[in-house]
Amino acid sequence: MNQVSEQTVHVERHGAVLVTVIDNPPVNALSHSVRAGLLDALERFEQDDASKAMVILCAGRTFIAGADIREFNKPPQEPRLGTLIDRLDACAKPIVAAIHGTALGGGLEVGLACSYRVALDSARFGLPEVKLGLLPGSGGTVRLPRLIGVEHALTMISEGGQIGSQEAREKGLVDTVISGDLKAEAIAFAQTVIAEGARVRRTSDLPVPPFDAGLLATKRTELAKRYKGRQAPQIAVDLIEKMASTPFREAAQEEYRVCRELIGSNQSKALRHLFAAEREAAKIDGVPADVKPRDINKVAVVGPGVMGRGIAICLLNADLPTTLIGRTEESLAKAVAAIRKTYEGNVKRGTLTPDEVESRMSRLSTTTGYDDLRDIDLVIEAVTEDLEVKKAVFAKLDAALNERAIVATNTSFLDIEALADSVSNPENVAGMHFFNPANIMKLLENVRSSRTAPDVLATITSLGKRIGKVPVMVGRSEGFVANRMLSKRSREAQFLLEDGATPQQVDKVLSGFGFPIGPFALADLAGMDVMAAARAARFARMTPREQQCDIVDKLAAAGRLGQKSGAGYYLYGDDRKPQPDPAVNELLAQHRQARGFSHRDVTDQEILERCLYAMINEAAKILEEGAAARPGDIDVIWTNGFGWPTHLGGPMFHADQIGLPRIKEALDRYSALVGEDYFKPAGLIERLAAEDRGFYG
Ligand code: 3H9
Repeated sequence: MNQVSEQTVHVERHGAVLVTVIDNPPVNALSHSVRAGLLDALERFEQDDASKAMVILCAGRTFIAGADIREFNKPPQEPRLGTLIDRLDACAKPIVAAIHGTALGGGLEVGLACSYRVALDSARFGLPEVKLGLLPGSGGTVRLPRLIGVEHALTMISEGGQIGSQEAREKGLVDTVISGDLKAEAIAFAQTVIAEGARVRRTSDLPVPPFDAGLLATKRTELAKRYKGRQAPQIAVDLIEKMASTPFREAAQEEYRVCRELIGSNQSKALRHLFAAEREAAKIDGVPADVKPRDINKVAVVGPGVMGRGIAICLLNADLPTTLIGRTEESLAKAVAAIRKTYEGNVKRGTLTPDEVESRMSRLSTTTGYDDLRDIDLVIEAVTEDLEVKKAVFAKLDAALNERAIVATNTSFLDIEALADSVSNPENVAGMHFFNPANIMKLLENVRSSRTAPDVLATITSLGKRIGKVPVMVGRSEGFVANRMLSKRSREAQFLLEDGATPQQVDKVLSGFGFPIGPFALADLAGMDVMAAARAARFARMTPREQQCDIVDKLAAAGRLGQKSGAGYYLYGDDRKPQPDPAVNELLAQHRQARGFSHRDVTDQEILERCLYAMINEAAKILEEGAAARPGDIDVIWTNGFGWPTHLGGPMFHADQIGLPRIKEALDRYSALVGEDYFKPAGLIERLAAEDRGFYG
């Protein structure tokens, strides 16, 4: 064995097999040094007559995870990935890609340009570029369809999902799946290839397999529905269509041209921003990266209601033994039945097997007492949103738990300092704010108090990731970040009705912007009784205009509870599609008259600006108060919590795209029109706009 170089790429000779090792932590991205090192290794291989086959493998946790995203903002530097891949493809001797972890994007493209691919059974494969608003730019769209067929390739490229080794083997992407020592097995595989004549296989030589002509049109419709407003998925279909009727080289050049164009697009910039912001959000402000999370082996959830059940499902899904604590056996039995029903739904949809359901249910236990909680590491309290009720639960937990146990509250607006006061170890108290349905929604707002211990903050962040959530740490603030901003949008939506807009006009503008659902259709889904109760809870803290804007109460009193009663802001038939209802227009006309508002035609632009800018202004106040550590955290919260369109990067990113001077000017305009109470620009916006800067500098 002979070590030749000590850069991010080095080569080792194993008899007639040259092993090229990429070592570029954390994920072996194809940075410039890796591309240059790989090309150098390839040239050595080509010139070395004693080497008959080459193996490419990676050190660390994964095979190449793609092009280096951090280099996208700079001009391409030779050797470009395409240059390297062309050279791998043209090599006259066989190359074997030995894959573990995830072979993604440019990483999979490197693999596709090799003659053979062997992979660990745990490896995963994907072309996730579309998730960054991009498409493969180094042969992915021209090689993958030739290897696994147009239909499978189109799905992988246009949706960006991953497949495992077994599936990759079945589809023809991988030659051999390995369960032992990848390096040794890959070398043995290469030796067999040499023994059998060192045959070179080029994917670029394969014909495009025939496919059903209707496939592309069906896919376009499906993608338009699923990725509303996103350009890359549609362009993926265009590229595949063109690829099928174009010679290989020409199609590859077109792919690169499209990829470069997309790198410069606003959608890709927004999605790349979110990729980085999500990773940044996992780094807790003020907590050093080396703070170790506490071990979490056993957990409990207090409150077997809708939220408690959803939270328990998240914990059970992560294989955590979970105790559900309730006041009565009946409420617990109901919760257990509901959890089982959710799992049975998963079985029907094919996302879980019956055995997996039994294994998860076997980890669930219930109790009505607090006697047996000494070995619990973390409890999530999800009882009624009432400070006194929660304090009583905290006192009981305090007596029952060991002194290292973390107590997290799922409150959506109560003061966690007050809850921390009610226990003897306030440093163990934090918030873990889940969103309904808790087992589905990705966002987890973790809340710190002034006294929460750093290792508790690290623990709830790592637990959030372990249960598949996107955790973001927020500070003390009524409604935290997501709901606090939402309440401003909801307020404006209501005020707009008073001014003359209709529910369908407001919903159309906001879903046209890219939200999955408009605020009024959403209210009908949540239920007007729930909306009225939330209003009652906040009533004392509302302005006089908000208090008198009681459209929700009027609808609830008229029995228009939303979808569940067949009528709310809209009428609903069996198909549950919202239909405008003249009775609502009549109710709104009467409300305006009673409140002294005269109807005016509200423009779509006004609707959009008032709804969005009210949120952005509130977000600026949240940043000023330090309740969110970074603008990126707010973008992550809104894209994962309330469906802010990801290709617009989140409210803070979008605000910067518009320009804060323009937003400030609009806020001043709406201050005059609606009132200073609602639109006075936040100090941060005033300052940044005056300096012509954005939230991101
Ligand atoms: C592409 O390939 C285009 C080509 O077709 C054509 C070009 C012409 N680059 O997610 P994690 C960093 S487009 C640079 O927390 P995990 C990440 O920022 C690319 N850095 O870990 C983080 O840094 P930090 C197609 C990257 O284990 C650290 O690695 N590929 C890249 O949960 C750990 O990341 C993709 O889109 C990158 N490509 O997940 C793959 N990837 O510690 C994107 C990650 O400083 N990556 N980093 O915060 C992923 O999906 C996940 O990171 C991965 C690991 C599954 C790999």
